[in-house]
Amino acid sequence: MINLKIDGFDVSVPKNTTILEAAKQLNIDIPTLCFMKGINEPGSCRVCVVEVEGWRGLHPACVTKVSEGIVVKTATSTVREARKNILELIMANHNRECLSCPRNLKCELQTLCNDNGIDTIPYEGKVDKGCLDTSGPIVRDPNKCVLCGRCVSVCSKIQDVSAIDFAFRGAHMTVTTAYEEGLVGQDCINCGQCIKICPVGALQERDDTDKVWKALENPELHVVVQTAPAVRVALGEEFGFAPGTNVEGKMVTALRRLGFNKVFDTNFSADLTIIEEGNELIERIQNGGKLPMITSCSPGWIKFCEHNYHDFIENLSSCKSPQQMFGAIAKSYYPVKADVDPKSMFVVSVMPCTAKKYEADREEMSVDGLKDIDAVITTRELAKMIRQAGIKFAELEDSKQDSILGTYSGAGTIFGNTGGVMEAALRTVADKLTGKSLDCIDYTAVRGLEGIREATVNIADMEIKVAVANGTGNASKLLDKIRAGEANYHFIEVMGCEGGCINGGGQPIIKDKSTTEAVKTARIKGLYNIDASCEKRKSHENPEIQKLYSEYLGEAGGHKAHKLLHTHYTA
Ligand code: HC0
Ligand code: SF4
Repeated sequence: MINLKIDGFDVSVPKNTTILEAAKQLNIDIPTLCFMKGINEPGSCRVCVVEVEGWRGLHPACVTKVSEGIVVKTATSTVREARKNILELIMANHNRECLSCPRNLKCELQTLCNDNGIDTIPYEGKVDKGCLDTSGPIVRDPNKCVLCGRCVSVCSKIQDVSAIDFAFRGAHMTVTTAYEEGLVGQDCINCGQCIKICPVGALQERDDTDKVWKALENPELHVVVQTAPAVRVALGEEFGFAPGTNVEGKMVTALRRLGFNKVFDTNFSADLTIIEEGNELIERIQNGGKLPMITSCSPGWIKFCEHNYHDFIENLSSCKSPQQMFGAIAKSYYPVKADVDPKSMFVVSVMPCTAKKYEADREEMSVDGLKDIDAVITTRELAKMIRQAGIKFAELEDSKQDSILGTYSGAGTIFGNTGGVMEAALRTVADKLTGKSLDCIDYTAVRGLEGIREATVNIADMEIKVAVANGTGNASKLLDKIRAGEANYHFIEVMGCEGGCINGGGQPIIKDKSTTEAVKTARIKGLYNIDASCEKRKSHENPEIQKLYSEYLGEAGGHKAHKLLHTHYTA
C-alpha cells in the first residue's frame, strides 16, 4: 500500500492508484470534465489539477499516480485560481445559450462554473467552429463542444464504430466526422451513447416533440401512443423519482392528459415479436435454416451489422422490432376493430432509444404505403412534453393502458434490458417444443451486465446454445469469434447499447456519471420486478396476442404475419 496525505488527511491506497481515486477514499471530490473511468482518461482538460508539495507546477489528478509520502492539496488558492482560469478558457470557446440548451441544469460544465465562481468570461474565444449537424437523429453542435473526447472514446472503444474523431490542430481543433459531412452519411448507428456521455449539450437527439404536438392538435387524426418497456423504469428520474421506480401508471395518465386518443404499450408488441421470432427459431432449428439466428429488434445493432458484418445478414431474424410491429398492427388490425380510417392513424412511439427515430424512417418500415410509425420521441422528450403541459407528474394518479394493444406479459417487459429478449423467447420456445406449460421460466444465466454471456439450455432433450451481447463493441467480439470458428450458437441476442434499452441513448441523463452502473442495475431491477408481478409471464399467454392471431393474423409466420411483421436488410 502507498501512504499519502490529501488536504491534511492520511490515506493508504494500492500502488498505481491515481490521486483522483485516492481522494475519493477521503470523500474529496476533485472536479473533472474529460475523465470517464475506463473509457476516456486523456488528462487533457486540466480541470482536476492539484498541488503536490515539492513538485513543480500543477498536476492532473486523474492521471497522476500516487507515490509514497506525497502531500497533495486539492483546493489551495493556486489550484482554485488555475481551475477557474481553465474553466474561463473553456467557456470562452463555448456557445453560452444555456437557457435554450436541452442540457440546461444537467450540464457538467454549467455546474463546474457555478461551483467555481465563474461569473464573467474575460476572454474572447471562438464560437463559430462549425455548423449544426442536423442530418439525422443525432444532432451535433460543434460550438458547444468542449473537446473532452468522451464521445470519441465511447463511439470507438465501447461501440466499435468510430463515426467521430478529433480533426485539425491547436485553436482549430474540433470533433467531427469524416470529410466533415453529416453524421447520417457515416457509419454512425444512431445509438446516442455519445449524447449520454457528453458533459454539455454538444450532442442531442433531433427534437420531434413539435411534430407530436401538431398531431395532437389535429382533429382529423386519431393519435395513438406506445411506450417501450424501458421507459417506465427511467422516466421517473426526470421528476425526482429514484432510478428503477416503475412509474408506468403515472406515465399512462400523463399521456392521456397530453391528449392521445389511445395509450398502448410496446410490451404488447414485444410479446408479438416473441411469437414470430420463437416460431422462426424453431423453424430454423428443425428445418436446417441459417443458424445462429440473431435478434433484430435493436436498430443500432442492425445498422452496425449491415455496415460491418454483412456476412451475418442472413442470420438476422426477419422479424421487425416490437416498435415497428406495433405500428403495422396499429394501422391494420386496430382500425378494423376501432372503426377508424387507417389513413387517419398517427402512431407515436416513446422510446429510450435514439436509433428508433432512424428505424421508423427506414424505407422498408411501411405496409401498403403507410408508414408503421409517424413520430418517435425519447424518454427525455416525453418528460419535456409533460413539463410543457404543466402536468404535475409526481402527483398523478395511476391508470391502465387501453385495450386492444395494451396488455402485456412479464416476458414483453424484460425486453427492455440485456438478456430480456433471449429469456422471453426461451420461455415461449420451451413451452412450444415440449408441448407443456413449464413452471421453470427464470433463465438467470442470460441475465446480468457482463458484455457477453453464454449459456446452454436443455429444452425437449435438445442442447440449445445461446449467447447475449450488449453494446455493439461486444457484438463485434462475439461475431469475430464465430467468424474465426471459435464459437457457435443456435440463438444470439444483440442489443446496441450496453445494458440494453434501459441504457439507451434517449434515456434520462445521469448527471453524476460515477453512478451509471448503479442506475443501470436499478432500472433492470425495476423491469424484473414488473415481470415477477405479472399474472402472465409468457408472451404466448397474453390474451390480446391470442386474440390478434385468432381474429386477424392466423398462423404465426403465416402470409399476413409476414406481410405486416417481417422485414429485410441491406447488405
Ligand atoms: Fe427497446 Fe424494444 S426493448 S428495442 O430497447 O425488442 O428502444 O425498452 O421498445 O422495438 O419491446 C427500445 C426498450 C423497445 C423494440 C421492445 C425490442
Ligand atoms: Fe457514435 Fe453512437 Fe454517437 Fe453515432 S450515435 S456518433 S455511433 S456514439
